[in-house]
This record gives sequence, C-alpha cells and structure tokens, in this order.
Amino acid sequence: PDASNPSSNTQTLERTQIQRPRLYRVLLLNDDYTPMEFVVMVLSRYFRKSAHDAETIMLAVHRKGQGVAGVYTREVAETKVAQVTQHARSEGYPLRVVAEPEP
Ligand code: TYC
Repeated sequence: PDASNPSSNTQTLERTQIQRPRLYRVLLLNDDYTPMEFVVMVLSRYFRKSAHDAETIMLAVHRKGQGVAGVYTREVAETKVAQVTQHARSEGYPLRVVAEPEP
C-alpha cells in the first residue's frame, strides 16, 4: 500500500529490498620476486590478518600459485587491489592482486 499518500485511491505492490551485495574475493598471485616479508606485511596491514594467519596465507600462495587475502563488497575490494598494487610498485615488486566475484 502507498502509506506515503493516504488519500490515494491506488494501491502499489511493493517488495522490500533485502538483497545482500555481491561479494568479491581479493586474490594474491604468486611470483618469483616479491619478498615473502612484503606479502606478510600486505596481509597484516591491508587485510588485517594476524602474524600467524598472514604467514600461513603467504606460504599457501607461494606453494599453490594463488590464495584469498579477503572477501569484501566491490568498492572495498577494488580499493584494496589499487592500494596494494601501488604499494608493491612503489617498492619495485611485481606482486599481482586481483578481485573476482564470488560465485
Ligand atoms: N614466491 C615469492 C618468493 O619466493 C613469495 C611470494 C608469495 C610472492 C606470495 C608473491 O603473492 C605472493 N619470494
């Protein structure tokens, strides 16, 4: 019903919007040149991982080729990709970071 217009003779069918936003994985990709300590620092500073979790994730990326640093809404994920990429390039490291939608 159109609660905002009590004198209206019309009725509007409404559906409350309760959609969750799509979530995006931020992935770290392995390479041969970025120092392990830099990747651990990135996971700690930008993805708020504990020292132990940062080490575990970094080693998993090193061994398997890629891994999830965190899961966020689109704008937050894209901002983290841009920030981490800029930081890595400023240090001369080729670290690749990408965002992909969760299935
Ligand atoms: N393979 C790198 C090395 O041996 C470490 C590394 C880990 C690089 C994870 C990138 O996303 C990465 N120094």
